[in-house]
Amino acid sequence: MTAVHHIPAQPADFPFAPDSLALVVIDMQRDFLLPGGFGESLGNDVALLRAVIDPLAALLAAARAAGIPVIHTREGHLPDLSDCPPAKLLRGNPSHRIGDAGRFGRILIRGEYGHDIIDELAPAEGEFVIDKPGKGAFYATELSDVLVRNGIRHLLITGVTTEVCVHTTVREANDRGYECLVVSDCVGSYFPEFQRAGLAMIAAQGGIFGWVADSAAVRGALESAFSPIPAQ
Ligand code: TIU
Repeated sequence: MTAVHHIPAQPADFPFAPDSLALVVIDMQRDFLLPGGFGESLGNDVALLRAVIDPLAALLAAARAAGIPVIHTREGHLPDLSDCPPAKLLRGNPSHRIGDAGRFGRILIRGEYGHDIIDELAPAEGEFVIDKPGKGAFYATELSDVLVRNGIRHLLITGVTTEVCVHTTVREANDRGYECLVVSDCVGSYFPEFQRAGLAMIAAQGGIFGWVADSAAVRGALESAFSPIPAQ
């Protein structure tokens, strides 16, 4: 039987088996993180999300060194928008709507430059990239199959934004029986108050749908669980 390891976390230590752990990186796309993309078209200051990049790059490197599976997601739609519900397309008053021409190609459209992941966190060969039309990573995607096929039960969740795609994905995962630890400095929001409240909601009520820890705690646990970390 695989030994159980722990990450110091809120509201309590996060138990995991090394062979069932994966790192999930949600929607670290140019459309959300660069000026001129979808995030800014919604009226947001994208600079607030960029604080996530350095700690997440370090965690990604640690996950790769430990050899745990890495799963990236990208929010976006088919060029004909047939997978974009009218409610999502027409809601609000953005300067550019999904599918409009933007600085990095058509906004939030698969295959466009802006839809892809930022250079700093580009997926490595063999890592999973899940394209999702919704906010949650399970809805209308192959994520469940990837997790089952690879025996993954424990998820380290990172990416953007904390209160939208991260929360939706954690709630979806929790309902399906996955144990989720959200890495506090590797998730970001355009709204500091949502960042605080979003993280607090996860760990409140005894960890109502997950655990929260910072990346230093996670990296420390990876180093001891996977020691000696194989040379790259
Ligand atoms: N607008 C916002 O906060 N988020 C999104 O639209 N998508 C994700 O969170 N990825």
